[in-house]
Amino acid sequence: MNSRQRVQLALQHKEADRIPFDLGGTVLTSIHVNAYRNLRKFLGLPEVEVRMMDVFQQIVEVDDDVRAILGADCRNVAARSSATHKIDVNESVMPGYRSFYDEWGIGWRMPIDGGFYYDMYDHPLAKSNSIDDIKNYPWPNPVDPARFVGLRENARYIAEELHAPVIVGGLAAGFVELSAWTRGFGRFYPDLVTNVEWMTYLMDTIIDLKIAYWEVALPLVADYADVVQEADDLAGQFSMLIGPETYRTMIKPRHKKIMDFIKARCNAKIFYHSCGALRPVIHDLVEAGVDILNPVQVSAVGMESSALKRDFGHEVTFWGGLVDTQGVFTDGTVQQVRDEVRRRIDDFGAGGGFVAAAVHNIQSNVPPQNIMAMWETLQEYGAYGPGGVGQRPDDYVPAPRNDKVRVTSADIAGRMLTPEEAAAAEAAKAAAEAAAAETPVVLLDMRDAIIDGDAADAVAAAREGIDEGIAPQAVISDGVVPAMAEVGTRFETAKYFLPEMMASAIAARGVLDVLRPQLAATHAKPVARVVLGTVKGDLHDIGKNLVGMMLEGAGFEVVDLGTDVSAEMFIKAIEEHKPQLVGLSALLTTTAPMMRHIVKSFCDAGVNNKVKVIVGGAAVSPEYASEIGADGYAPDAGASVRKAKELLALA
Ligand code: B1M
Repeated sequence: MNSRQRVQLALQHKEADRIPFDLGGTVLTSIHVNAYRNLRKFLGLPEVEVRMMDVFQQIVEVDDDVRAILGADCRNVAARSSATHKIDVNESVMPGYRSFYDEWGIGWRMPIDGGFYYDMYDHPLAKSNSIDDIKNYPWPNPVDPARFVGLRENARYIAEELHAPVIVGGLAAGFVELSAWTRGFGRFYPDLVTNVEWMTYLMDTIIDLKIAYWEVALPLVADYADVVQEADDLAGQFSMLIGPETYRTMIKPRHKKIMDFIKARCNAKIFYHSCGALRPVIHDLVEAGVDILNPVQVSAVGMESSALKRDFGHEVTFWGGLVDTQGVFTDGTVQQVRDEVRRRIDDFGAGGGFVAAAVHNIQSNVPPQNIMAMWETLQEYGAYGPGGVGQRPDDYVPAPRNDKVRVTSADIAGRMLTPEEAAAAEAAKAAAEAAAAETPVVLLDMRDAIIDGDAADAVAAAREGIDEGIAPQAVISDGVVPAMAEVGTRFETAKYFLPEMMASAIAARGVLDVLRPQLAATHAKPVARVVLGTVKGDLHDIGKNLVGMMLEGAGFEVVDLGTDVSAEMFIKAIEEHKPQLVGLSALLTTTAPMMRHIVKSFCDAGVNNKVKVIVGGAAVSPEYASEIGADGYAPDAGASVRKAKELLALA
């Protein structure tokens, strides 16, 4: 059986000779250049000039010698760059960084010293407020003939000579991601609920470009294409980024439009990539036209492998999910990797509908021993037939289960409060309701406006309150703080998602901006000062920003150092701003160790006794926090306020 037949059977939910394996078949199932070099060395292969498959993520084209050893089944054909835009990597524009602009006008940069990825730093539509800006924007030409040179021949070669499945890449990322990237994350999410006309115009403009691309690309490859790729990020570690209802009203019909267009022109299956806790919308994605889910982030809430297979295995193929890049793959032992891989094979494999690949690209710090343990276990346990997947003998001992996530109905709806947190939230709500009788109506209106994410009304009410003679401190303590506490609870219980939460936080910030001069005039002090930042090497800042906004909403003064913050920068900020608390955020397993370094640097510099340190982010756990000597850990923005108060002994 050849690779193409093997994958085609898997996609038809039938068992082939063995589970197909993907390494390098897509820009989401490849390997970081550092890990790749280490793997080649480990396998005793000669050094080669590594070819980049995706320069942004620094992932490679897997060479034929590695493919042959690992029996990698999948191959990618993708459009070339347009002839009118060449990536011009520059080392002089921004000191310390290599940087360039892509054809969408998005600025990217990577630290020259020790950078792992190119990160976005400039979003071209960040400041736009008018639809004309979108209309007049110099969008890339999706049908530039240069893109399609060799596309058909590559597809034919892969199908007919390599006998591998043909996976066709799109023009660029999905329309949700491209909208976020051109707008900037900080504006994209709230725009989904507060600037709907502008945002839908942007999304529809990008969809038109994508469809124009597919209109030319698909006739060229339709008779060879087995899989067509689309990708967005809809979910985070604990819950959806965009709530299921917002997904259904704003995104799903647009997904369906693109996928219907593709399906009308070829028989390929649609591969859809979205990270995170996607369970609440998996069925919607299928209705929109998705056939294959990737990367199947098994450590996210609700994404436990056996439950996913049970609930969605009949309607979707899982492409990924073989080993957790956030956990054992990076820092586990070979035996732990083997156990995890065997477990995922047994969970996902039976009856086909599974293409084995790591969860997302193999990151730079995954040791070659673990990559080979993954592969060897797949060889050993990934065959179908008697004794194989789904037909294990009676004396088969399954691998031990050590899943990190709980899968309960509450998890599926979103993150669950612990009983203590729920009791505290209830008590706070009851106290707020009791106090409401005493609270001026204008502050109650302001609270509602903040909760609804209506910045204009919130600011107007705050101004009215000040004009009525309400003290600015009372506007904060009786208006902003209870409003943001309610927003935090709604976020923690998955009633609010990023768009609503960020809209509320922006409204609260608007009120605080109005109050700032008044507070200065009355010499009112914040409850405490916090220096906050995402650690060096990491650019994820959505969660960190929410933490900052919630702390501000609770009366803290926040000095936000941004992303990519080194130990030296934190120490300098401690000396300059004299905070009581320092907050570190990290989302990547490659940057979590930076937290340890930073905490140690605080000790070396003698500032550790001056501040409490709180850490958080998807790459961090409470155990890790105490292991590195941090004073506290918080799983989300609401909890970070509670933890900050606890650490500083504030009421
Ligand atoms: Co990235 N990414 N990403 N990404 N991304 C993750 C983290 C990943 C888990 C996805 C996956 O594998 N499926 C993965 C890491 C895997 C690993 O570590 N082994 C990953 C990767 C690999 C990468 C790239 C390497 C490339 C890539 O994804 N293809 C690249 C690296 C860039 C870099 O950092 N140098 C990259 C890039 C990006 C985007 C730019 C596209 C974008 C970030 C945009 C931005 O932040 N400006 C992005 C996104 C959006 C994600 C996911 C999908 C969502 C993260 C998010 O915003 N969540 C994420 C998947 C996931 O998390 N499972 C993923 C929503 C946010 C509200 O939650 O940030 O967790 P979170 O914050 C929460 C809590 O964690 C907590 O409170 C917040 C609010 O409730 N919290 C704190 C956070 N900080 C805290 C600090 C505290 C206390 C609590 O005290 C101080």
